[in-house]
Amino acid sequence: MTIQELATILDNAAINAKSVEQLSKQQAFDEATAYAIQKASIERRYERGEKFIGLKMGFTSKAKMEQMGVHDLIWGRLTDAMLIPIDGELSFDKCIHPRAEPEICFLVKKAIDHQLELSEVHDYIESVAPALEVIDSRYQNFKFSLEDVIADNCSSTGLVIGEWSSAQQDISDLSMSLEIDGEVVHSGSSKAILGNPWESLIAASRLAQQYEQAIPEGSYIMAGAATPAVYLKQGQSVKTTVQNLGSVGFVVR
Ligand code: OOG
Ligand code: MG
Repeated sequence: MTIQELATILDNAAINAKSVEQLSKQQAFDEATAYAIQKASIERRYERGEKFIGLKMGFTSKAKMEQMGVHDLIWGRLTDAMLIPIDGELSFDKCIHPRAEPEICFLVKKAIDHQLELSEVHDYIESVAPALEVIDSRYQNFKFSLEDVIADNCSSTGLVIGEWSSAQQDISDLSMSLEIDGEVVHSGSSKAILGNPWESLIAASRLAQQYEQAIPEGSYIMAGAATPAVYLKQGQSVKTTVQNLGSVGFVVR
């Protein structure tokens, strides 16, 4: 199958909320091809009118790598159609088997056009916010290889971003919790994200360069989950609280 055909399988799986067999079980492909499939599938979304809003990093924490059995950094693209308003709704019927995970989001104040050094991150990022990501693998049983998940745009499905705070604060070791219906189901620290969430931003800048993905001013960069993800059920209220940054949530309808 061609890259276009493989991308179409994943795009249709997302549109129809119907899982598919792992692509790698049908045809072997390498990481570069996986990113080409991701690009072709996101381009189908752009053709339908969706707009690029930023990048998400994946497997930036051990908790996530161990949960999913994949041990390499990955990145995907976010579109405006994935945005859930604060306290808004995720439509369960449009998903296959959605999960939520607590993250930190960066707001880009100046286009990032090279691999950033730690010393210059504040020139490019003014604000940080607590965030939740919704992931919904298009693969049966939420099982995939590294190449499969990259091709599937890293399971990207939804995100809710809380209130912005100044990035001029120490975000290296903030407590983070994931709450379902008021109960804490996972808790951890922002330190779980590559030892410091700024490292995730640096990795995003490097990978965007490598894959020639522009990061314009106003883009969001999701740093990756600090704890394992949890499966969602209809009717649940989902919330994350990040120390000093505040809380944000959504409901599953
Ligand atoms: C892949 C996406 C991983 C993260 O924050 O680590 C990710 C998946 O777990 O389905 O978004
Ligand atoms: Mg994530």
